[in-house]
Amino acid sequence: MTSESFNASVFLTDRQVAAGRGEHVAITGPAGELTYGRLAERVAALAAGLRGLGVRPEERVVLVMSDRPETVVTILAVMRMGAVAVPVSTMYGGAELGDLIRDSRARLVIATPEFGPVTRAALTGAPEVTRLLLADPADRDWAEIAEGGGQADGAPYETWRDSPALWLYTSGTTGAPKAAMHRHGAIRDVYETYGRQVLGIRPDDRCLSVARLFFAYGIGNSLFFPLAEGATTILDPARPTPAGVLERVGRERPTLFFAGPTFFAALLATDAPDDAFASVRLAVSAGEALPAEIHRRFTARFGVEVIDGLGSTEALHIFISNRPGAVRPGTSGTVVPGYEAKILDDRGAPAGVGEPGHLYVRGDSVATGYWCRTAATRQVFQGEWLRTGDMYVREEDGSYRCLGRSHDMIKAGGIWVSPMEVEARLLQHESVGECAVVAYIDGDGLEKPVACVVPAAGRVVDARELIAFCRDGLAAFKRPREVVVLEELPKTATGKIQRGVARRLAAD
Ligand code: 3SK
Repeated sequence: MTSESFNASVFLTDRQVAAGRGEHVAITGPAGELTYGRLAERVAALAAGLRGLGVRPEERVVLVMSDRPETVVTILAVMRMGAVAVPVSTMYGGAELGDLIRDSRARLVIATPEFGPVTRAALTGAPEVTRLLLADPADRDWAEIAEGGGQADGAPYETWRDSPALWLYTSGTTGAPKAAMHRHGAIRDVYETYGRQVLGIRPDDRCLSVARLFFAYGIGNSLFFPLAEGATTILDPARPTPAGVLERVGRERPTLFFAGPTFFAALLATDAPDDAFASVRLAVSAGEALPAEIHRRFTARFGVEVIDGLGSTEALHIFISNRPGAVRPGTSGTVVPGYEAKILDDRGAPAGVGEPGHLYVRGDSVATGYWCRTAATRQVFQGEWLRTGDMYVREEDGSYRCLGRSHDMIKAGGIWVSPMEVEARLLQHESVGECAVVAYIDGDGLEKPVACVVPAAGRVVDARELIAFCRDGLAAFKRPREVVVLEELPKTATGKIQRGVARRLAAD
């Protein structure tokens, strides 16, 4: 028995044309514009070209591509012909990229021109690759393949809901990257759950995402949700900076804006006018929990509602979220329709309301596992349940509050301390721009919370005053015992705090 016949690429393109939206703009931005009609034609032509090159269904095709129309066309063409799209981070260096390409066992790699040199260098570490294509309209090879390579057959391969469509590499905050394997059906699932029922996305929406297409967060925001709805996605190949994004917002007038807490904080540090986000009907924060203070400042200054949510690469997108019109700052909100969540204590028993524990989620969009990582798959994908690796507490009103990653919790004096709770307090102090609370092992081998603090612009941090401020607003055992002042916090390329590095800095 096979599952329902379904091809995500057809769902995102041909279906819109059949619904009469062929003339509607699907993609816009500085790298070009495509209507749904033209997008569907280009996807079918490239699918034919890839077939002509000998790409086989279920074979992986690695994509090292910036956010531009060619990238969307390529992802959809790969899925259309039944192969598996593997968009990878454009922030990797040659050796890491080579490891990842080798791990995927792809034979074909496609890169946008600016990543040609790094990708070519990476191929020394990936000997199974037989071809590197540069997705450059000026490149003769690409132009020929993109037009079908003389092949007539751009018809979709008959995939099922359960057929593999997309791999997304994730390292969590530690460990070598592993590929979460996603099905065609999962793409429709995230649209119907989060896209429709939380965002309430509409055909007149214009989506702008700071997270790039190679992230689960970005590919949902910039590809799955807008195209499934017949809306417009705004793509910018440039690396997002606050100034660049503000300019893009001013020019393109998005209605839905997606970023992470670090970026919202960076926008607050600019002198952008208070009406800079006037076109935005809803902003979304994910990637890390949004501190209530940043949330409050952003909404107060720009007048835009921000909904914070929790997602993961393994779940493909957001499964716990605040709702427009019902936001509780400092929480991730409630479970998205279509998902179920549970919190278990250290012994595996259900945690009661107000009791911290490990968060699990289940829902149709969850990946089928990690490619060739049996041990990690068994730890994380437990039957129908996905172990998120996050510590959460469910509050009286049903909202979920993040306490941090399970391995980042601090046991001080035998009691668990949530770094996020201490950080939320620190951020209420005017001298604090950014902060990370980490465990420091003292001379007796005991864990103590230490605050790494980046001063707010023009302010000086007084460690004693800050510790006293925390003691005032929190239970005394949660107060940082020391404050380490840093010029910047160590962050991953996606803006997540590298707590392991912060721990080492705090110990020095
Ligand atoms: O990076 C995340 O935490 C995330 C957030 C939303 C959707 C998907 C992901 C991976």
